[in-house]
Amino acid sequence: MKIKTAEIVMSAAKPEQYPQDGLPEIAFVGRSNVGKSSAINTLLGRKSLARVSGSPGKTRTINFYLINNEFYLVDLPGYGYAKTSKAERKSWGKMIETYLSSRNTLNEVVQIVDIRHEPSNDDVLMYNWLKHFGYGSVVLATKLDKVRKSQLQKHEKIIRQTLEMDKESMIVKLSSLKKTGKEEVWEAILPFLAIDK
Ligand SMILES: Nc1nc2c(ncn2[C@@H]2O[C@H](COP(=O)(O)OP(=O)(O)O)[C@@H](O)[C@H]2O)c(=O)[nH]1
Ligand SMILES: [Mg+2]
Repeated sequence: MKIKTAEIVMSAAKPEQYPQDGLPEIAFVGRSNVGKSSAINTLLGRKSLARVSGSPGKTRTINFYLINNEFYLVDLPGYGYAKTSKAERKSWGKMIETYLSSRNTLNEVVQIVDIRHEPSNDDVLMYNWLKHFGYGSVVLATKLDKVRKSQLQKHEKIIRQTLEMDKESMIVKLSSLKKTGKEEVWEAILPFLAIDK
């Protein structure tokens, strides 16, 4: 995938702030600290377009990255951060639900999980939500560099089973540290954008 331009055009806290140009988009969601911002940077070949934070639970907005003036990649606020207050959790839920249920140009939502771990209860809840709204055909397992090759199949199986993924849904693997798996991720998500490489 050739990235000619990549820029953040909006950090939206409410629907009125979402871009209104009708371009298609793909969103990424996952537990806070799972490697979501890193994955976006890796896919775009940019060092720090999406902020990689040392302190988790920080992103409180929906961030829209415009790519090649053709489509958006969207960074959704992470969940599952232990120190998040009840009120914050509630506003997070409302924000995500509003976005998932009302965004006409949203073509796919990719769930990001850590390849090392069994998906958490929050991951399962999130993934069920995605399925309910007709998304979740692609799950991205990141931190690939942390698992030995001989163990990969086992880890993938646990992810597939815990999330109760459909047969047609796929797991793609990425290492943002080593930059491996990037093209496979693009291959998996580009069909949802209906544009050519
Ligand atoms: N080893 C390794 N570390 C990663 C990878 N992706 C992210 N990280 C690290 O995980 C931490 C959280 O990453 P970040 O992208 O900010 O997560 P986010 O909260 O989901 O956006 C950072 O310390 C990253 O450097 C990866 O593929 N491999
Ligand atoms: Mg982030």
